[in-house]
Amino acid sequence: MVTVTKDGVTRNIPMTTSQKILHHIKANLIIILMVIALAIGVIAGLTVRTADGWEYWQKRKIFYLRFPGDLLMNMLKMLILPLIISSIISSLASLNAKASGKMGLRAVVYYLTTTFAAVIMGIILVLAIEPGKKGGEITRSGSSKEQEPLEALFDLIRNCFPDNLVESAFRRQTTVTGTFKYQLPITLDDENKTEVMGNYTSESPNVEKSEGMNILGIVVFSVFLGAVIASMGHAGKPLLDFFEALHVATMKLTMLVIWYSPIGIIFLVSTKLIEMENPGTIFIQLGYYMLTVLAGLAAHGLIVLPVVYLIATRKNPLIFMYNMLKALLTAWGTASSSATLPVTMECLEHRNNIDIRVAKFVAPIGATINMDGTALYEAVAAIFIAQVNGVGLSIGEVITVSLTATAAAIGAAGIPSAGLVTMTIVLTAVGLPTEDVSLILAIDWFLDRFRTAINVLGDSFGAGIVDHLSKADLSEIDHLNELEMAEETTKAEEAGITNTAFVNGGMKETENGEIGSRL
Ligand code: 7O9
Repeated sequence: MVTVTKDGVTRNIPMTTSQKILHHIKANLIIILMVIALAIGVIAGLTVRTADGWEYWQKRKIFYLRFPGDLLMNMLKMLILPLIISSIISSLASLNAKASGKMGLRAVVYYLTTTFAAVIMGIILVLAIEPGKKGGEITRSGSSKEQEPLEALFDLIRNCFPDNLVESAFRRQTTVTGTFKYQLPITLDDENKTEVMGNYTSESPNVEKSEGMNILGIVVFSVFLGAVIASMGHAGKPLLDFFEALHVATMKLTMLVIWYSPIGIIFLVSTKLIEMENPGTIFIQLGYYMLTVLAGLAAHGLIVLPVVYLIATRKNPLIFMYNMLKALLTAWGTASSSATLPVTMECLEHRNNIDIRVAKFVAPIGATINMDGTALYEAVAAIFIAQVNGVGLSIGEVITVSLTATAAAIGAAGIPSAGLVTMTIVLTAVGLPTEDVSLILAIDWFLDRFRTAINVLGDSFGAGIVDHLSKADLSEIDHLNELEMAEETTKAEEAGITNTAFVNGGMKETENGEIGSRL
């Protein structure tokens, strides 16, 4: 346990046995409570469904019942903005350009390879199981939204550079295509010069603002600001201290929200089960499809990722996963990896003891661009839709699906109403009917929970691996910092100043996230 003594010195004092037991119970109690909450949510939801006359439950009743769940979602999402800004900036500001560049490169290589591996796993399973050739007639309902792939790409890049940082917290730029009609005289007969008016329609794409957080803009800004603060040396120190303290404070708020989360989870899960449509028939029609997606997610999350982690770090992936359980359960309960981010960071920092600079840098970026579960799901869905339509895909088209699914998952956070749009990008790439997204819409909410958990697991293993690979670079920086501080101390002593507050310079977070001075 890290304690700060009266003279401001941080020392490691071992915990007594009773303290250890208490610590253990406290750390695991919340996991137990979350599992119980999930069970209660499922049982309560299904019980209400089987009760007489549940069909007559008005939407309003369900809406009221969701209230405690809405509060949980709000509280988690409320933390996202201060958390990503403070995390990314303070992490990069405390590193030098070389170390952060290396860390970023390692993370991106990991994201690309694991996302692609997930897609391949999905494709192998969907081609082997052929869920689209089984089962009965599936009803199509609803409609889908389409966007030109090139415009989606432009939106993605344009959103990296928001024109107004404050606005990017709640709005982003989207290309919207409007059509307008106009008339032009056309000459029908050259000799007699007969003119008639012809009707034309024209499409005019335009950049508009749409609702939704422009997360890419905020991430890109934070990365650059952090890097610039790092390059400023001493002059940037107050900003580094500010963002470090903001991060610690936000994590303390996260702890409070985590204690509330079991209550929220009960209501989120139960109301979802109450409002779903006739699960019986849908689950039978789409049973093989669901099975394929779940098998792919399980294979990726329980075999591929742990093996990658084991090979990269030589550490036990099961212990790592157990320590992430709180985040995985939150991901399942909320179906949102961004809302889970505060919990993910808490588990990484305090349970898996990932270097705080790595966790702060890698976890928010992973939540934004690394979505293994989503990529796997989109590849399976596209090939399933081809099978339902009796369309055989060539090797080239299967490769196209794998590449677009990887790209779509990486770009998802930058695309408005991403879920559907990214799916239609994959479908258009191989010429499949985009309205068939509606086939799988009915069970999307169900599979979303599982793929979100895999997304969060992928981000977490990524942080673990980058942490392991960056150990040498990080201790080099620690060494440099110590040298610098020793130098300052000598200088201060020479100048006859003995004020420790000055000598200590800045505050530094200890492993426990406590503020303690270094020396
Ligand atoms: C799933 F970094 C953060 F936390 F700030 C952050 C904020 C917002 C990260 C990501 C986002 C974001 O906008 N994410 C996003 C994810 C946007 C649209 C679609 C998706 C895909 O979501 C997954 C899926 O549906 O498969 C899944 N529900 O991981 O949250």
